[in-house]
Amino acid sequence: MSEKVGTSKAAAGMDAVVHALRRTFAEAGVARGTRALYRLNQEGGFDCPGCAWPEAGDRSFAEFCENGAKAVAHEATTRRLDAGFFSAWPVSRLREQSAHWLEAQGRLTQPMIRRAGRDAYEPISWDEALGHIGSKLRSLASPDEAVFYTSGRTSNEAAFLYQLFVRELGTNNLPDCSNMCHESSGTGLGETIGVGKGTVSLDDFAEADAIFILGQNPGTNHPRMLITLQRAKERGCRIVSINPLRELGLVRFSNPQRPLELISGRSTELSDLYLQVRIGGDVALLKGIIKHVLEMEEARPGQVLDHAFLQKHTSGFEALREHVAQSSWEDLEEESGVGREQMAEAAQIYAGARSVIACWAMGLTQHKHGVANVREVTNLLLLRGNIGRPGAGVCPVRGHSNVQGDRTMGISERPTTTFLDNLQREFGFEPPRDHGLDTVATLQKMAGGKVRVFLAMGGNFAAATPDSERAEQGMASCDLVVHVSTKLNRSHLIGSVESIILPTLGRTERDQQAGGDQFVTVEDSMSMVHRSQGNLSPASEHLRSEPAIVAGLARATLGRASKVPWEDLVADYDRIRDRIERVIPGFERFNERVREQCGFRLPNGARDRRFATSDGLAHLTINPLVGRRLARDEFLLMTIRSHDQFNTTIYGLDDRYRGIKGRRNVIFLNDDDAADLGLSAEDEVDVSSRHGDVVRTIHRFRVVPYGIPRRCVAAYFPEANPLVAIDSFAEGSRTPTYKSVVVTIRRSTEDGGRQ
Ligand SMILES: Nc1nc2c(c(=O)[nH]1)N[C@H]1C(S)=C(S)[C@@H](COP(=O)(O)OP(=O)(O)OC[C@H]3O[C@@H](n4cnc5c(=O)[nH]c(N)nc54)[C@H](O)[C@@H]3O)O[C@H]1N2
Ligand SMILES: Nc1nc2c(c(=O)[nH]1)N[C@H]1C(S)=C(S)[C@@H](COP(=O)(O)OP(=O)(O)OC[C@H]3O[C@@H](n4cnc5c(=O)[nH]c(N)nc54)[C@H](O)[C@@H]3O)O[C@H]1N2
Ligand SMILES: [Mo]
Repeated sequence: MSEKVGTSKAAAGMDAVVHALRRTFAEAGVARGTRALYRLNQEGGFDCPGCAWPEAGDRSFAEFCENGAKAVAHEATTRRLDAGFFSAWPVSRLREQSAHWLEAQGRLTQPMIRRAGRDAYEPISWDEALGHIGSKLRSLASPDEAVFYTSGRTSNEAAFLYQLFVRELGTNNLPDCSNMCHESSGTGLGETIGVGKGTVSLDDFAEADAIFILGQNPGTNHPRMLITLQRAKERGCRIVSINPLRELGLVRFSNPQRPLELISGRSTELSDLYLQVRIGGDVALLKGIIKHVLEMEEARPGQVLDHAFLQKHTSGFEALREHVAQSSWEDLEEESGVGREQMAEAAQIYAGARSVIACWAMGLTQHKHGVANVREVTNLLLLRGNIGRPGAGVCPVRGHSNVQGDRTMGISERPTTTFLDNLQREFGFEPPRDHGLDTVATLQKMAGGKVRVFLAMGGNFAAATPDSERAEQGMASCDLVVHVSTKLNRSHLIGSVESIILPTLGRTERDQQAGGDQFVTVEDSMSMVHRSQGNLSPASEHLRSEPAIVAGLARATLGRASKVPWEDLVADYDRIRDRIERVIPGFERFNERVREQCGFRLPNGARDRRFATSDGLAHLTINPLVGRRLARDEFLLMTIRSHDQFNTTIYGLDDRYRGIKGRRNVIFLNDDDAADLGLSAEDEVDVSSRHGDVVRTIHRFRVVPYGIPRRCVAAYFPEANPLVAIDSFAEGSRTPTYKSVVVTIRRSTEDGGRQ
């Protein structure tokens, strides 16, 4: 395979600093931009909206990365969308614009309504907008005809109030972006170790002897993680990367926070071993590593496995040993695309390390067998007691900056009985007990025309979900669509449906309520809860905070009969936190502890080897091989992020580390596969997938011959979303299979392939 990783020799470095500052100053101006970056991730400042990687205790003066700076600049922009913009741009014309163009127009500044059947948004007052939504919600035959989506930037305070409103209204229809993201991690870990979150803290990275990184591209999506990895590496920790692509950020890193490194261009080699697994081949690969470890134990009985731990804390070891012994090397090699010698190298590193951490992201979760992937990682770690002691553990690296916190606050279509009981005790209403709709179920119900009102707390539902065409048709079948948003996106422009935009404050902005300046709290990937307080003047005087918008919606919908003192809670967010403390375990002395430096850590039983499973043991599990067979003309497609986007928000058209410039409709194809198809760089192809009886095609994607395993291809999210079928999702977690879509490829014809 050709070694092609773009023009940069190492991730980050001077290039990243230049890109970050250039982008920030261009969007926000020097004064506003500097003011924003100066407070980013600092004590008393605001939490980076870029990702959920934690901040170190010993923070540097610039505790941010290139992509965090882009996220901040994007929000702190000086561009504004006012009523004049919307009268000049009818919805039908906005629909013709790209995602990049839409978001680049700037911040939303006042509530807008597009009345049913009309082609343009017009201004509406807050009172009128909230009143209209309230009366629509009250008129439903059942609250279950409404759906309340959450993206993952929403603060703990806003999320808690939001689920409270929705449950007092009477439904658990609370799908969220987590359904599309780490749901497989939550499910897999919940089954095996009794807690659906990671078990490590940042301190553990300072003690690990080996770190396995699977299905994650931290150089782009969690750049501050590279600093943690560099420190570990410099202590002699070994790093194993498992990914179909050789991602530059996993290969070499130049630390932008070290001036000498910047000037000299020096960099650290990160991965000791890089296994270019086939897409979907992780269960086979991990099983191969486990098979080696078990053979090592047979050769040196009692010296490789942690027998005391296995005996005392786990079940399922004998069954796993038998199952692995029966798996043939041929099958494991064939499915993973990795040779058994390389698996042996990984096994040596694993067994030679006292403490091992495994990190992963979407490359493991967004497959039909996403839950099995996570369970197999847990198997590997459990064999040597690598859970529940310093320097070791599982680390699903979360995406959105507060996606984990939103779940802790009760944003879930399947709340636990204890949570609902606590809510009932605290607020005195009877919350609904039936499970609600997750993201896929929402899409399915919408497709049947059965969702009347769709309300989104952030996000871009129509673009982020599978099968864009069907998703948009589904949204168009609602009577009313409401978005609480900072920027304009595709989901605001659906069909001719009545649509309201409620513009909100972002993380970077000052939040003033009746009781004075407020801060909010968030939870990072490692269960640390801490403060976030913006310092910029709001993009417009008409913006409201998310907690204030929820309170307004609740009052307008539930009226005086509501058991919740909405206005009182929003006047001073300490009062919301007092309520959270009384409902959710782990938040004792919330207001006091969150004011301490760095905040506090939520309890995690598995970290202390208390496994909250049915029998109190951690479970080793049997995960069969996937056994997928591709027909001769089929390929397996993964949809991934470029270096210049945040999910559906497109900052620019380059993907610097992969050598792509100025375009996003590209398809990465193995060099030999390209040659077999008679295709070379610059050729254009149409890519198709089958959804039951329907074939969906994306047109005119440029071929990029690349170092990717054979029969594996990659394209960008969200351009390739039309190819993902709504009914194709992970077993157990119902996460869409964004990273394993069977496709066929053919050269585009002169008329663009649209016969
Ligand atoms: N700048 C920036 N930061 C972000 C985001 C962003 O869009 N931009 N998004 C945020 C969000 S919501 C999330 S969830 C995270 C996402 O962070 P990531 O999960 O790192 O993002 P993806 O681009 O989806 O890439 C997943 C990686 O998985 C690999 N992969 C795909 N299939 C397989 C497989 O079968 N096996 C293995 N081993 N690897 C595979 C791909 O090659 C790619 O390197 O990032 C968060 N941070
Ligand atoms: N093909 C494919 N599809 C995927 C994925 C994939 O890897 N491949 N990944 C999936 C994953 S992991 C995720 S998490 C989802 C993401 O799905 P979403 O979270 O729904 O999408 P985003 O693109 O993050 O949402 C962007 C919008 O959020 C709004 N916004 C930004 N900041 C704020 C804020 O502070 N408050 C409010 N109220 N609104 C704000 C802006 O209006 C912006 O347009 O996409 C999923 N879809
Ligand atoms: Mo995500």
